[in-house]
Amino acid sequence: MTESNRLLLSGDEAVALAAFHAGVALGAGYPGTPSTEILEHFAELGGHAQWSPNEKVALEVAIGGAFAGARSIATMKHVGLNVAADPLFTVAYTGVTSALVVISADDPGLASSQNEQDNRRYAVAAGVPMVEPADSQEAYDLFFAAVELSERWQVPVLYRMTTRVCHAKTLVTPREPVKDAPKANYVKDVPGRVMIPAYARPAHSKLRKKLAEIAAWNETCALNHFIPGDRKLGIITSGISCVHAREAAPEAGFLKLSVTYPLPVEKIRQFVQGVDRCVVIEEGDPYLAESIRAEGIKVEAKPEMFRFGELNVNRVRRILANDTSPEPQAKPGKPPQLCEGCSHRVVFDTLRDLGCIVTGDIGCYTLGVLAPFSAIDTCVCMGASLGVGLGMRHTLPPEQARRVVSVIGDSTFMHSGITGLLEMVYNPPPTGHVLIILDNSTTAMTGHQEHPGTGRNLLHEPAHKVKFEDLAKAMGLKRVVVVDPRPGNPEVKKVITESLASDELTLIVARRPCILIAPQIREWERCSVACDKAEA
Ligand SMILES: Cc1ncc(C[n+]2csc(CCOP(=O)(O)OP(=O)(O)O)c2C)c(N)n1
Ligand code: SF4
Repeated sequence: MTESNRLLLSGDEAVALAAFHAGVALGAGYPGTPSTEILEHFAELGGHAQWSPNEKVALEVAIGGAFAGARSIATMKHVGLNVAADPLFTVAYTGVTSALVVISADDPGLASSQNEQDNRRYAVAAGVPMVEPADSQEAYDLFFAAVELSERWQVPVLYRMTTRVCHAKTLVTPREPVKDAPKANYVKDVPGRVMIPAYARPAHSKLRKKLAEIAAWNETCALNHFIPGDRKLGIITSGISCVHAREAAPEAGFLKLSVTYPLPVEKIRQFVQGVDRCVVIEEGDPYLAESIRAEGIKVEAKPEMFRFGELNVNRVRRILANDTSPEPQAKPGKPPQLCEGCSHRVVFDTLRDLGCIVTGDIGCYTLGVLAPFSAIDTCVCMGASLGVGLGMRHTLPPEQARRVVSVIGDSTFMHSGITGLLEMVYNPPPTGHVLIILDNSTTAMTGHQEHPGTGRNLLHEPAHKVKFEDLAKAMGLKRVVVVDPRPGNPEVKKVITESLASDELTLIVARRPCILIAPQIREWERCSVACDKAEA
């Protein structure tokens, strides 16, 4: 490759390019910062990419592809893997025919998430090998390694990225696209694919044998390498932490790990024996330090205070100096706000004025918690607004219960609100309940992605549109009201007030497109009408 082949790419773009070059036939995912751009970029390159209603479905779709013999990826943010954990744990047992790479983008420091869970723990818990890139070139190169690993041992691979790796742009030299990616072809393998206990027991033993073989392979695998330095200080690290650590301590010797589960224990032992002091530098949980210490190898872990938030060069210097003095506090920035003219504002103004107890959910509308609305009382995870609201309705005294309202966005409802609605019609509280779907015809928070309720697919082309009203009525809900939350519309207050006074179950669909995407939606709709006419 020549200089001119070099591309300036984010880690998300690099992994998308690698997937395209590696002959990935199917990409499924659900949007979530910092992972969203992977699938969008894969689609722009011409890859077959689709948004699923949620991460569990996305992973299942990708599993189907990999069972069928086609290289497949599932993309999601870290909390998405909680939703997809059920299939993940069992596909580790079944194994795959062609590569299945599960890309999980973690968010240490909670730039845009409700928690900072460290998904490296999932690799251990599910028993799937894990690969961790440190920059865009590695995001590109290691993807091919993940595909090889997955196909050699016929196991799914967890490709663990983090915010800085996903979003920072660095140079990438791509390779020639593969020409011999496996072609999908169904081969029946009932004991290998049907996890009834009789087949799952041997499948579990088989998985453990594969992991032992991968651990042995990892001892000599070139993807984990030594960077020579002064023997006074050795650093074991992986991912973005390596970039910070090399800048903070250029004189040190390094063991940089790329395949971080199962760990190359003997390689680590050999490295530690060759240095006077060995410190593990890692973001998030002390996953590496705990795993290494569990093998009886003496390493220093970072002090607990560095478990929170992202690392940077300065923080790594502090870890190496064992400096636990209080860190300078960043000046609080301007709090985020709903856009001027956002239709969510009208609903939250009303809920506040009516003194409602609001169980909220995740999306732009979570900002209804802040002043001037101060209208959200709870927010746990995607879809939780319904269950939490129902639990309150069941237990609070009637005068309080009648004030409880669940509020959920349209994309979030498709993701994990539908089962909450089933719960509502199946176990109705004595005072009824009020559910408001804020239907702005997009997944606004993550950058305006489509979902099954918009009537458009990932490429914004026409697709089947699921109507919330029809779905709710089909589930047995009798009281379904649609209202336009435009500023000044008195109907919003009237509808919510009437619904609260009734002991019936009510769905209110507050429908108005997000103002930032409305012109674009009109354009997509105009194009699709024009296409229909041209085809007629
Ligand atoms: C399990 C999980 N997956 C993905 C996300 C990222 N995410 C947060 S809110 C959201 C959807 C927001 O869309 P919508 O409900 O339509 O509300 P809007 O932002 O449009 O107001 C997504 C995808 C998440 N927080 N949790
Ligand atoms: S992006 Fe759309 S939904 Fe989000 S705050 Fe702005 S107007 Fe509201």
